[in-house]
Amino acid sequence: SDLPASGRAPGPAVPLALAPIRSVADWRDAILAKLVYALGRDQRTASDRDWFEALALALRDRVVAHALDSDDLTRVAGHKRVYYLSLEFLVGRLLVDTLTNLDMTGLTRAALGELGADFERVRAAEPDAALGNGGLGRLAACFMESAASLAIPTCGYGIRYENGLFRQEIRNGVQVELPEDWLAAGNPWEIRRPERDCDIGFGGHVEQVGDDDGATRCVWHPAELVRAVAHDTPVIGWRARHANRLRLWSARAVAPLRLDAFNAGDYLGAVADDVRARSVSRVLYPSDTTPAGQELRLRQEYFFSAASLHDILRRHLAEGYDLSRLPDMAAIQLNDTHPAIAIAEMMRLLVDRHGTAWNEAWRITCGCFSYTNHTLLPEALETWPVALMERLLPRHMQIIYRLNADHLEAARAKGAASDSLQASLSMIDETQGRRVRMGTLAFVGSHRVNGVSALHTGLMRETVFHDLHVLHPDRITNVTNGITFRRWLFEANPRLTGLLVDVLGDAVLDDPSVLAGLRGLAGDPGLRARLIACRRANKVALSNLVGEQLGIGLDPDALFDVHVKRLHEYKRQLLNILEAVSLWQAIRARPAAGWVPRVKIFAGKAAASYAQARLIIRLINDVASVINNDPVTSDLLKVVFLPNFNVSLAEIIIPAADLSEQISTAGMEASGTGNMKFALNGALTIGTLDGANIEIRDHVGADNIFIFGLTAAEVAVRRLDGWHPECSIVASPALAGAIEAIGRGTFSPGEDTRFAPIVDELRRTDRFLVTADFDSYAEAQRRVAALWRDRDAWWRAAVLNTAGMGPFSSDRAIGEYAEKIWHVTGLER
Ligand code: CBF
Repeated sequence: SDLPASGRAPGPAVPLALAPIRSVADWRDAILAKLVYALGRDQRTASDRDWFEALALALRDRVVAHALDSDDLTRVAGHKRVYYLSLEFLVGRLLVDTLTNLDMTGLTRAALGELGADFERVRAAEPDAALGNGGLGRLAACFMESAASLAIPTCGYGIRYENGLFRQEIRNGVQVELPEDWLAAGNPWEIRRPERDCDIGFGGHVEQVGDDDGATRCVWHPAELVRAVAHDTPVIGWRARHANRLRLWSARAVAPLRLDAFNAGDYLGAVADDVRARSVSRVLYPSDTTPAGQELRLRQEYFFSAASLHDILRRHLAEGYDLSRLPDMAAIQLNDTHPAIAIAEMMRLLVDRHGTAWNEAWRITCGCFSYTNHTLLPEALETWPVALMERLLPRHMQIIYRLNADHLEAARAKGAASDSLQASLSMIDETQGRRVRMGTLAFVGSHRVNGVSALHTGLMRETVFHDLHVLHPDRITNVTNGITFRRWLFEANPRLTGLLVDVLGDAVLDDPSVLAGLRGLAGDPGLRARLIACRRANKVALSNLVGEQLGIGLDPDALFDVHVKRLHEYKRQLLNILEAVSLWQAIRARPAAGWVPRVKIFAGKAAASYAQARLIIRLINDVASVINNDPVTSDLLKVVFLPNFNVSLAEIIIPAADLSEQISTAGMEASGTGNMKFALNGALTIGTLDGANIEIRDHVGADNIFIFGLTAAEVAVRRLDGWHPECSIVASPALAGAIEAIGRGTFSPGEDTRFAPIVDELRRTDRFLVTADFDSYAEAQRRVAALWRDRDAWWRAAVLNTAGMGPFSSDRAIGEYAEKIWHVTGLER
């Protein structure tokens, strides 16, 4: 991309075109060549990991060729690019994604077979790239795939964490966190790009060098530099239409070894700078419970934002454009507030480094940036202490003060002059010490701000961003999230995909709206029988995994009731396990009452410092060990907690689910994307009217989803009125019985108080309205059981779920971003 913009350089972008793969033998030889010549391994002794690496390298050659070509076309066409800045990319494995999009899965199975390797084992040898926590990071990964599939020139920018999200083990019911060393054996997908490295400053002082346009031009002299080291992973789109790249930065010292210290015998001191610098890209979400942890988080955010902007401006200038044209050529999306500091950095680069006048710099900045908000939870709306910012990023703090003054002045001119309005609009929160509100900075510096579901976007306008919205009524827009069907249907559920292709034709692979054609077939007995067979096979596969990992035998004909996602109180895994306890008690009381056999499956990680969420994991595991060993109920109810939930595990669990639990306190789940993955695969949802559940209901039909509980508006009223959980508990014998059992140590023999923090929270404050929704949830679960007994009706509803999910493709979501926010189209070939 550093070639002159004036035209294509002589010759093709990929001068040494790879020999086309025409046969299994060609492909077998290409893989074998990598095994021998790139890895130096012997075919006779190669391990599954060796074969994975050889295959990935052979595939990477093909993807890189596409990426170079796509980049060249973009440059020559003078096409606008999208830059997606995200602290998280929850990629998972890339092998099957790449094979699917290149249409090489069958060929590869056969080629590996000829080489004496087993495709499934080779596939399992790839570690998950767990560079994210949950929905936000997985959304970023889906968006990268969809942008490539729609041929929208896009570069994702993030951090190459050495240790991604921790590996979870459950020991005696307790979550134990271990480092996830996904890079231990190297990463064959990535390509090191030393020519793109750059140095990022921290601390130091600011020198004033001139005055322009009322804005002081300055030189920042950082006290410390950290080198940002570039690694590219090519991302290929569906049917290999286009390839983009994900550029991840790792950190190291500019001078990694002090030889004088080393030679003096101070081996630790000699590498101390490097250790400190590397801590920036060492772990995803270092705990921010200490000041050091908070500082590290801010360092991470600035580090990757600054390196990415440096790269964006470099490319723009190298292609021969003037900086004034940046908004025509670059759309920069802030995935949540984590990269919001990029707005101040852009101003610094334009004003201090490139001499752009302040107002023009602001026009350019607002023209480029847009911001997605992913949550309204107050603890997730980042603020940084002013003192920390002044110490770590002194020039940025000056810029923020100036931007804030301009912003408050403009607000005053529009009538928002009262002290309370000015305080609420300010980028500086003065209520708990002085802190910089990153959400406000992101809002003010962006031309568009979007929420991720219709409900969430409405709540943004009404609550957290209300005053900013009044000031800029056209800025907030909605783009409901989506998921890539390539991974979450074609790859995760090949059985269902094969069936859909048989019934709807190949078009369903390219156009998600074709799924709607299933509606007319919802009552078809032939289709139903085939769907039941698919689901059963998926359930057998999951049961085998549960058997291997936990030694628990599951009945694949039982109803698989699945709750998998991050552990958070608002997601209300507690509501589910309380209902499981109460169901167990009811079965014990009347074992012959014709119960529907049910397996409750949980998985998810709790943040290491989140004590209550960790305790909920313990409760689920302790309840499981009692219930699973009860001979009275064991054929009717099982509870399973699968450790170490990640993308690959989700790909096995989701296609095996009959029921999808989406039961957050209404108003608290911005969108959810797990809800979409389950419904697409034909699971029925039990859920609150929260996030995208509402839109899912509208598309699959209210009769085909089990809605319960308070609405967001009702939750808000309860909270305003003062909320007394004791009343709900007294009114519900089932709930009271379940809480009682937990409180008296039924699931923690010899330690009655183990779950006291949970019981106390439920009885005293119940911030997430678990008790308020319990009866309604239990009643919805009875509706679930009733429908399950009516097999025809259940499978009709399942078909209608898959049929209604076309609009939840991330291709649709990316199309909306492209049109409404980025003003960019796909590249024509
Ligand atoms: O928008 C993607 C997802 O982001 C979250 O996971 C987040 O981290 N804020 C939200 O909690 C989800 O509701 C949302 O789907």
